[in-house]
Amino acid sequence: MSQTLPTQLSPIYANTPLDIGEVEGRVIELHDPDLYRKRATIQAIPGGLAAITDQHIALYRECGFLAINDVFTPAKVQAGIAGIEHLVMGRNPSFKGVQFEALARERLVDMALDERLDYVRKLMWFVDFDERLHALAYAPDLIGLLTQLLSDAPLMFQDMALIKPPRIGREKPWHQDKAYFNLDPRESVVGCWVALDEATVDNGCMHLLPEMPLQPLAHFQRRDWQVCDSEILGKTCVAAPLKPGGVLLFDGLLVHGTPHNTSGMRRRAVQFHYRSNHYAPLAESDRLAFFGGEGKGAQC
Ligand SMILES: O=C(O)CCC(=O)C(=O)O
Ligand SMILES: [Fe+2]
Repeated sequence: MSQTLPTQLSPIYANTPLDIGEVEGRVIELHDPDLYRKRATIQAIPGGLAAITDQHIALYRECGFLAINDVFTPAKVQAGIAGIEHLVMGRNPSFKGVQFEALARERLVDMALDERLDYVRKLMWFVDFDERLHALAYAPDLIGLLTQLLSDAPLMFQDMALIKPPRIGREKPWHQDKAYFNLDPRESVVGCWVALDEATVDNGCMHLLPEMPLQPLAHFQRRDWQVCDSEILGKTCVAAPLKPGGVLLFDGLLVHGTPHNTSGMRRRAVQFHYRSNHYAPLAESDRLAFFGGEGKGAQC
């Protein structure tokens, strides 16, 4: 099966905001490339968690993120990838948490198991199904740093593996993670995004908007549950490429997104969310009172 982008897609992708294109004959929603184009690309802090000082922690408090390379060894990264492949290929029949790219869903029955790897969008709730992935989420030095960032013992409450297959890996539009969680917004939340493949601007590394306030912002159901594109256009974002084993730690209120994977490289990452444990859970309606753009009468 061809993995190349049909030539008719390139002009659509380059010129047309929020258009619909085709990949391999399937309809796919594209985003305005300007949403990610005005950017400063940072170099992650080298040397792993041992390199993190009080100055870095102060930087996290100020900007809402820390990008650190060399956190997990190549062996740990390979083990994580093997864990993901094991689950995607259905080797653990009790695990049901694999989601495929919509454009591939109806063809899955015809695909060999290893071919499916190129169509996975995400896996969820896997740490209790694979100890290699569990080990990433609970690495003692990571828990140590999270304890400092949260000023509390971290409670891991969501695990996901996020995959952007070559060419077809869709955008994750700009958003705040807390807009997805039924948690009191005062609860401290740190997201930990671990690159298993090299994450680059072209294959959809994390892009962050530290200039936007770390406060609940209006979200709208558009390409996804997201901040309105018009709030983003014109702002300068920060792209955070990472080496395999690199980690991005970011505040649950930091606005971030990832562009479409336009490259031929797969982009696999795992993401864990940790929180402090001070407040009662929030009802869905209360979350929408904080983050629901439509309910606030905001325009998008
Ligand atoms: O890995 C990505 O592409 C972004 C994922 C993300 O921000 C999320 O799931 O909240
Ligand atoms: Fe996110």
